Amino acid sequence: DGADVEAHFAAVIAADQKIEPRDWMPEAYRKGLVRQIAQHAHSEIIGMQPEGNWLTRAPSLARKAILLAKVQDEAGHGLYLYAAAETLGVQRDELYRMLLSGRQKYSSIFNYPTVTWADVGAIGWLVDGAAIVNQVPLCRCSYGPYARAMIRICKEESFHQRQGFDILYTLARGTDEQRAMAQDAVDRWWYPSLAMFGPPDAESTHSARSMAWKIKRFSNDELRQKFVDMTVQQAGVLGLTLPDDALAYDAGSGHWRYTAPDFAELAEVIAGNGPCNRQRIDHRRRAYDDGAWVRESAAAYAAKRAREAVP
Ligand code: FAQ
Repeated sequence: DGADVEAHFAAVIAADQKIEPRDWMPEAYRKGLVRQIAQHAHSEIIGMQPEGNWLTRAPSLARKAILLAKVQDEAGHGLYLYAAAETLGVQRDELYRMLLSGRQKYSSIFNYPTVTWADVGAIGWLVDGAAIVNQVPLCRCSYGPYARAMIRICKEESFHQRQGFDILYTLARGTDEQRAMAQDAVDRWWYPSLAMFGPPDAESTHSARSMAWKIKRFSNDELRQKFVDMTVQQAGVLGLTLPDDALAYDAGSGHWRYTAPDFAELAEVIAGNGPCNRQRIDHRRRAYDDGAWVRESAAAYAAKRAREAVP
């Protein structure tokens, strides 16, 4: 009965085991997961655009092949995540339409432009680096299908982060212009990458509940700090600087002190007023409209096959 299934849900969460699609779950748990997983899926496919912008202009055939593989991986991540969301009783098409109408979000980071080749390096190093810090704990998320999708995604993100690091490493050891281009890209992507982790803990509306349900394992600020600590060291290896004069190691806490990103800017970008919001959604809408004939043909074919199957 009702009390039994609620107790089962609470026991599974307490024991660090997985909730599966067949299990009873509180409606707010289901809705919260649909919100987060859909937003995550949308981010993966919108995230193909800034880098896709450089596919035809990559500086060598090898760089082009690597970037092509990376952008295709993002489409795959979107597919695993939409499939995970569908186990919660929603349809992919419904989620897609909510993205296009602005009722569901995607990550703020993909509303910034990629103006040079070095931006592809900075996205791989910083944006995929931030994505890994955020997503590794999601492999232990309490909802089974989401946790399992994240395992493969994280493996691919590690490759993405390396390819970005490798682009910047090469540029940083190139001509003065190449080095300056790498530094300029890092200067522009640093704060937007810090903002990816979301609002500060005190303003994070979903954190408390998501952490109690073990969807999130660390708070936004904890993950942001982890990312800063990791990235400062890697910047040293690259020989590039992070654009923050306040960066200082605090021996007491064992962490790097840093300047927080501009959260008013984050709010503006989330509200639809970032540099490329319009362009990103317009592109997605066009792709959706252009694909209408494929969806209609597939549906007509499925209907025909179903009719033929009737004895
Ligand atoms: N952008 O209460 P919280 C990638 C919204 S990585 C836009 O703290 P929560 C890989 C939030 O939705 C990027 N909106 O929310 C890649 C909520 O609004 P709502 C995708 C943001 O969920 C690399 C409100 O603010 N990764 O794609 C942002 O507890 C390169 C209040 O915030 C994921 O989605 C933001 N940055 O924590 C692909 C990871 N931050 O929904 C291609 C999974 C906050 O009530 C190329 N998601 N908001 O209207 C998460 O871990 C969480 O959802 C957070 C936000 C941490 C993003």
